[in-house]
Amino acid sequence: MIITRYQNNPILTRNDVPYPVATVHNAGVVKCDDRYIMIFRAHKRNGRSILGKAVSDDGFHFQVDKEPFMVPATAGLFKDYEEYGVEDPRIIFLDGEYLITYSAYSRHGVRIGLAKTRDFKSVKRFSLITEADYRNVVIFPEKFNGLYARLDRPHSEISPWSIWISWSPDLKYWGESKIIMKPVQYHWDEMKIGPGAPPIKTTRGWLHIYHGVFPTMDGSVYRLGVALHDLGDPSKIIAVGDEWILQPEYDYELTGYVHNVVFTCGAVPEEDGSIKIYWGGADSVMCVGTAIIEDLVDHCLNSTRSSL
Ligand code: BMA
Repeated sequence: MIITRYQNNPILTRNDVPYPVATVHNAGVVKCDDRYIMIFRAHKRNGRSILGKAVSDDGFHFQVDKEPFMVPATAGLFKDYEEYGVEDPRIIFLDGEYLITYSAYSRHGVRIGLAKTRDFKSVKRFSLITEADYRNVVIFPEKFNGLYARLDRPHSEISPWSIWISWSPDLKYWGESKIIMKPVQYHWDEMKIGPGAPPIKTTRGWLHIYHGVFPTMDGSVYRLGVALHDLGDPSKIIAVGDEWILQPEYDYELTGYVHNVVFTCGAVPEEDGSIKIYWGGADSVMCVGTAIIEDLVDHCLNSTRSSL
């Protein structure tokens, strides 16, 4: 297997959370001052989600803060668009601050919020950066010719949900959008694909771990795959691995709040060339596994398929 599951998965469950939640999953994770910061999604018992925070020294053992990190806004513009909850955070470090993109749910649909923090002690909402209906937005942790770049996943009624790219001069106004990667029919990701962990810079390109969904008679199966984007122009996809790199296999991925799901929002590259990949199992618990970054790049290049 290209990903080695941590032997003591799951690493975080609702039993580790000191306030009432029904699930712990789909967390963004980054390193901050040599500690791992995890911002996870948790369903409350009414089915709406909030974001919690957990901290670790080794990336495997996490301690959850006493209070939630972000709950739906109670005032201003954000209040109207977060009424049904905040979900699936992705975190990057850029220009001296951490940027968190998250799904904001409301009666008007789902859109993406962008919040900023320097220390994970306080967090400030910056802007709602899409209209409805978008999920799974990841921002690249570097600028390209002065522009920020992000991978988007807009919803469509006439095309399987796909990965797009958009650009911004200021993180607020986004445009020049273009589709760059589509599901492949009768493939493990044929139903829809979406950005997963924020892209990781390697010598051979930006490595993007994404999710792909396959429909079955027993519901959808969520798996993870990898794609490689050009270092100077991430709208160019160099290669997409033809086969998935992780699928639901263990009981904590096969059964839970939603069965047959592995879903990633974060991965942490290490100095020794390994990577810790974090994923939600069955929308219920948090798991981690390790891989060698170069193996994932080889996986993209050795059996590639078309991206569009
Ligand atoms: C997607 C999102 C994810 C979730 C996945 C599996 O549509 O809602 O947050 O992990 O479904 O239920």
